[in-house]
Amino acid sequence: MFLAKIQTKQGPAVARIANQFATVLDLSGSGVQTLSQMLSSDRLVELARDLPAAAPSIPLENVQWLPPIDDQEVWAAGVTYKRSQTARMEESEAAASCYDRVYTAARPELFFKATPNRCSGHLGKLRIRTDATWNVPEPEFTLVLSNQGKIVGYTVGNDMSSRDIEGDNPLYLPQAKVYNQCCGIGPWIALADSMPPRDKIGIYLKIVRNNETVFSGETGVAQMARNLEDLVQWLIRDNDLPNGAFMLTGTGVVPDSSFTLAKEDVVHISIDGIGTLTNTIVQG
Ligand code: DO4
Ligand code: MG
Repeated sequence: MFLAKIQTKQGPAVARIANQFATVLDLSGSGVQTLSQMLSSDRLVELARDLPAAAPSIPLENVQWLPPIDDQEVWAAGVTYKRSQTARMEESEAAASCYDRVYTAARPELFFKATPNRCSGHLGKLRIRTDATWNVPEPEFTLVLSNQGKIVGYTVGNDMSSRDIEGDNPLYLPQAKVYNQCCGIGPWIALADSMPPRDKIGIYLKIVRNNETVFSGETGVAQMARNLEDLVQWLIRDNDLPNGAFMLTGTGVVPDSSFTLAKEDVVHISIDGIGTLTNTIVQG
């Protein structure tokens, strides 16, 4: 089962993907106004399946996608894959030992990534900061958490990062990570019933420039050095999530140091069991 947030003439609406991804059903006629209303249900999969759709279905190609988020905070974990640890150690001599230690420490690196207004959905724009010269997308398996910290769904996340700013000084991390249009999420939320076993979930990144692929890479959730439930336990320690949260779980794909994103690049991130999130890059 897959839940989306879409723009309709009447405003944002919650929708269910139907007919093997051919159409989308607007659920607002069933009294469901927000995703948060559904995500806090104890019987989410049944609720999503049984809700009748009053409005006619919309062909997938006509849908205007919104990021599938209401008022949740967006958090992220870092240095959860070996590739991220080595890339960060190359990027910053000064902080190399921090990245080295955090990879194996009991306490993970967790940081605040975005508010909903900084997030873009499928086919929306993502931004390179005007003061950054070395930028990458980070393809991340993303957890959707209820207000009790329960994992209730999964989506695709793009943790846009300014590597020159982060590499200059680790204290600049919030500026390298948090700015307008810094976070992609979508295209929709996959509920647990649709997901393959975790060790079979591949994560794929493709960057297209002038119709040519300039980077492609892949990893899998099985390569992650952390356990997902453990990451969530650290996040909710002394930290209430009254509206639930999204949690990006770190990148295992980092292009070589010579690569930087350019404006008009098109970034495709696919995750098995969920789908593909596509965004065009803007700057300025
Ligand atoms: O500390 C740097 C950020 C790490 C990160 O975003 C990642 O590993 O995905
Ligand atoms: Mg990241």
